Amino acid sequence: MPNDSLYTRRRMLGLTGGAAVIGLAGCTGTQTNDPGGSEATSTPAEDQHDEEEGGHDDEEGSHDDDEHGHDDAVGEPTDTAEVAMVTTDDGEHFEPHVARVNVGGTVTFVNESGSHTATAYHPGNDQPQLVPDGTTAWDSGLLSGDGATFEHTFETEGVYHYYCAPHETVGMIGSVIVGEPDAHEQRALEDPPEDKPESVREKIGELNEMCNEALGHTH
Ligand SMILES: [Cu+2]
Repeated sequence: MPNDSLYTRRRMLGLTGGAAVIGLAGCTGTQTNDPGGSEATSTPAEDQHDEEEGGHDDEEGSHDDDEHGHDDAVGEPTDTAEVAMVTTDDGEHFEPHVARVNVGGTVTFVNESGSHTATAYHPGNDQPQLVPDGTTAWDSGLLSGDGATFEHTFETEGVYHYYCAPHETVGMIGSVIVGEPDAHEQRALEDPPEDKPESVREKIGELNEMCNEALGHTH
């Protein structure tokens, strides 16, 4: 509740301030003499900026919808994230495809249906390296049954691709973005490994697009 009322108050200040600026466009001297003026004068600029950003985001959002037909937007990093491992009539997948945590954040993989693993693309798992340099291999082993979980804490910033051992070739592959890494410096975001089947390469390509977009790296 305190946040809500603060937000409302700031919005109201913004609106009042904005109106004041328009009204006082020709006599700004009044504002600098007003003891409460500094707060009011700074707010309209912020609001205007926010509105511009909002409009820009909306355009990007609708572009995204056209391309994919559903909302793939990746959120901001948080301290913990949950990824469901799911078998449906349509096949197997991780949900969400791209999870995001802060550096030091923990991702919990929750088996919802079927039997799955969450296994890092790491040489330690006999895989090409699609994780940051210097990280350790992680592998949940086979999780069966409803509610089985595996968690991993990510101490190194970067993009991590991982797969489900039984379902890799049908595209059960996901990504974790840790922190705010530079998209140009990620092993994971280079061209998908050439020795992988086309279905795997294609899925990794899709994940790379989603990760690049989440990191603001679009051409
Ligand atoms: Cu699976």
